Amino acid sequence: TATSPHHLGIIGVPFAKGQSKQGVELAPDLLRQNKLRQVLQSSDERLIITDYGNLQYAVDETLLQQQRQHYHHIRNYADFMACNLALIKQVQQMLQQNAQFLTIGGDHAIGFGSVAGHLQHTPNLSLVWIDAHADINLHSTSQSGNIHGMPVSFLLQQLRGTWQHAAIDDIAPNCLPKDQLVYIGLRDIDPYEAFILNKFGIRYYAMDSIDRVGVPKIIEMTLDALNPANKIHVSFDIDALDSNVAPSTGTAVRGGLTLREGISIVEALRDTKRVQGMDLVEINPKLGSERDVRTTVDSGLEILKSMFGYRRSGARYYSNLDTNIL
Ligand code: B3U
Ligand code: MN
Ligand code: MN
Repeated sequence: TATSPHHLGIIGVPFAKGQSKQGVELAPDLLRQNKLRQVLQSSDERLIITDYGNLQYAVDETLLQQQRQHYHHIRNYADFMACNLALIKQVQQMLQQNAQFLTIGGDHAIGFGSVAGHLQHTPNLSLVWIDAHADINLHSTSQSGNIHGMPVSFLLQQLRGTWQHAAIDDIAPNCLPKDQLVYIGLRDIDPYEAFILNKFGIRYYAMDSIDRVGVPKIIEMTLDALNPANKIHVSFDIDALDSNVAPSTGTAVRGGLTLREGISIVEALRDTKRVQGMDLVEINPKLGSERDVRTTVDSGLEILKSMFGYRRSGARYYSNLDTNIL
């Protein structure tokens, strides 16, 4: 099917088993209730939005067996795989029908399926992971057993071998080379995650480097690092933002990006015209007060708006401007 550059597909993934707090599965429907569609539509009236609803998945015996034999120490491995297998297919389908897609979590465990699905459609892909955490634990290094702290290790070419019993090469043979990954916003890195990042020379701009050189320079270095011929996937964990603007999330960490910094980064990525997929994850409406939830949802919507067309400068598309007023 022919798709205009304005076709945007949205999938909700109400997956909460990558960590232990209930509530993150409510975020897709909550964003919809808070006028996600209208917010995006008014940020660029040319958008043609298709909402594919919430992803469904079923766990099969093969995955349960994998879990029992090899990954019993990882909480909900079979559910994780089943959900991500469905998401890998869903993302490919959305990209056949749309120029861009948005995946709404759910916890960040779904970053695996969203990026892996994207990679199967578009092998030459770059990934910008905006997060307080590196989410690059292996099953052997995770202290929590929470799989939302591991999705990046399923994606990277250089780490895939550590998941040898997960049969990822059958499901999603295309993976990401380490030089096409950039992290922004990190400030809570586990010891073995730091070891992995340094061992492979993975680019990560933690909050201290943002403090040192500022967001414009971080954006410049990020774009310099990524292959300009590649499409871009942006995986945005709401906990990248400071907990004063995104309090309702499972593992809030203080000292994060301001909303303005988050918007700046997203605007700059959008301006490359290469962003083809985005995730927004880890909004948990069961955490914090009603006001906290409101604040967090509003921040999430601001980030999405900036990605899909809104410009603080006013420089965006209007179809029916009457130029005869002057
Ligand atoms: N690195 C820790 C904590 C964590 C990761 N992602 C979140 N928290 N949101 C872990 O559990 O792997
Ligand atoms: Mn994350
Ligand atoms: Mn995080």
